[in-house]
Amino acid sequence: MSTNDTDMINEKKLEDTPINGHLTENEIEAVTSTSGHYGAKQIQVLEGLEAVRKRPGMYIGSTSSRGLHHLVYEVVDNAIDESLAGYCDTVHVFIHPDNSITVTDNGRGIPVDMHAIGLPAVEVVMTVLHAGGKFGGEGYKVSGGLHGVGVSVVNALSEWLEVKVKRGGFVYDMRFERGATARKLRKIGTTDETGTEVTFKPDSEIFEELEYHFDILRQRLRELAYLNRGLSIDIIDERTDVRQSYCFEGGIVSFVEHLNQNKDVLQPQPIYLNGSKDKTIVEIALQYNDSYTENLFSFVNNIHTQEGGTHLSGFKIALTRTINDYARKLNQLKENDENLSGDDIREGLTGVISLKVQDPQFEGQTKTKLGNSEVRGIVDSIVSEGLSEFFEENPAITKKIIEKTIMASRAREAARKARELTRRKSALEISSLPGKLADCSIKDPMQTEIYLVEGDSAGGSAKQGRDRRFQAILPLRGKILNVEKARLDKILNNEEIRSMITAFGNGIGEEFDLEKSRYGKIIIMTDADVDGAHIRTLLLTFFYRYMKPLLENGRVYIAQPPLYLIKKGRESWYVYSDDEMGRLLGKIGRDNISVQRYKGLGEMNPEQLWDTTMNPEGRTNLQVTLEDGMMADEIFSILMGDKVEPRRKFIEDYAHTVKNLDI
Ligand code: 0RA
Repeated sequence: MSTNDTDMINEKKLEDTPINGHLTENEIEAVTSTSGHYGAKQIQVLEGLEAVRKRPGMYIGSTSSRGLHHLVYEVVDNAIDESLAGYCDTVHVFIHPDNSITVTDNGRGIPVDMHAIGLPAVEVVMTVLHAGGKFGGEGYKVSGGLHGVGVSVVNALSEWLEVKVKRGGFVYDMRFERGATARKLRKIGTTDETGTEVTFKPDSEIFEELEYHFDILRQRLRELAYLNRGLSIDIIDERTDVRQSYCFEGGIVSFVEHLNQNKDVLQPQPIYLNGSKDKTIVEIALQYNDSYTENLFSFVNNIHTQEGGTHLSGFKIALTRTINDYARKLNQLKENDENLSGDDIREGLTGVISLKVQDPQFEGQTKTKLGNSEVRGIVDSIVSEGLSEFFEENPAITKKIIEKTIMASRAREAARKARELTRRKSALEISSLPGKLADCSIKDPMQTEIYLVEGDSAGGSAKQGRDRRFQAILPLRGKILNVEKARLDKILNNEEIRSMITAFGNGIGEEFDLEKSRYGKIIIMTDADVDGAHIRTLLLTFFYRYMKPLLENGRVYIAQPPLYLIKKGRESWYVYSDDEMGRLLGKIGRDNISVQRYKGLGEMNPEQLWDTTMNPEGRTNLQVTLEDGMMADEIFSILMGDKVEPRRKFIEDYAHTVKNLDI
């Protein structure tokens, strides 16, 4: 491309070019009528973006790390819209050393021709809220981040933003500062390519957090690559020289294979169902594995519908009905047998459900629940038809799937009986609390916490050292059961798990009720060694599979006992990490010091345990967060599943980083 032609754009000539936009009269009103100098209308534009700067949370959810990453998704969504419209197949995301971001695509390029209101279209797209979609005509915008607010919001929240457009044989560029035009559109070269390049630096006046996390962006971009078959998305981190490239010809089928990669699968390839009606496009990929968990992820317009909705319920209804029909037809379910339940049928099922919906209605607490009622029937009939066809054509696999669901149904019956036993016990209230539990005296759960302590001896120290008013102690003997490898009936027969269920008071699985918590915080306190790490992972796996709201609501913490006690003369220091040790030795020198290494909690007396690990004044508990459920599922099935090789590899790759498990 040649960039020596840097003439300012010829405004007169551009005004003669046809208008390529569909702004309504009202929206045109919002923008200046004369280019070049600021009129009253242009001031209104700035006021629009000023509103975004005043209340950023309204537009991007938050100004924390989450909002910061959201800016990238917003720009990428525009590129994905180009891809959905059939004009773009490559997107690049660069993280620059100063934490500014560039997103490039090879779409049509944002239009640059003069708009009726006297500004180039690209300037309107960048400075008018919600203007972006209006240019592409009806139904142009399909993708869209959770908030789907448009790239002008990114502009408003950036210290500066530069856009480069390749279109109609030329290269153009333009610059903005805090949303305001800082350099008008100019023609800077010629090209035979098309595309858009947006570079922005998030504004430090707005965001509390300015550092991008490669893993967070990578995770979402990989998901988008799975959801948009054939679209190539690259992420390049210039801070570390790490790059990743994603492109999946199999789309969501590859996605399901990925989710099942560490599991033993029941069928060689995922079942793929698709169809469309009234501009609603439905795609579903399904594959059973030999685990006991259901792993369904649903998306609408590339948004993860965490709370489900009509598409998910349409899918579930059709799946349950179709499998029951076939189970009877094939005589695997006899006349007097009861129907298989939805839960039986979805045990061990991994699936991705992806819809493109013209006018999605998002409801629920986090606005991630699809509300459009017509969608339920559309998905239902596509699933019924597609699945019946698959069953007709694949009798052997069908038989295996039905056998698995019948097994699940028998196990569930056994589990129900076991659960009833625990429930009947818990009806006896206090007397049913586990004998090993040293409860606290305060009853208000918002003030209390329970320590899960590895081993009886550390449990003893914790009981003596604690503040018994608000701290309860539950010692756990040895290793708890690996729930990844057991069904609910066996899990409920495990004593350690039963103790936790009764002590916490919430119930388990679908009956879990956060409101019933007997303690506000659950704190895992294990030795700082390999066994301790293993027990911690077993506990987290159990919480993740059967008490997920605890993790989703940040109720679970990991206690941080010290690794060393350093003494020099009459002074002493507790040290919690090797880094800290380095810093301390740098300060006090290495001469005449004594180092005591704590191998286990049991080596501390009750007073030391209180001072270092349990006293809220000085302790540093790590809160366990569930940023990404899909990632967590992957980690848990790797760490706790049957396959040895991925576990070995994972631990090798991440041994340093997962010291504190932040799922
Ligand atoms: C408005 C209209 C058209 C495309 C775009 C905006 C557009 C925006 C972005 C943001 C990043 N990449 C983008 N690519 C395109 C339609 C263009 C046409 O009709 O030719």
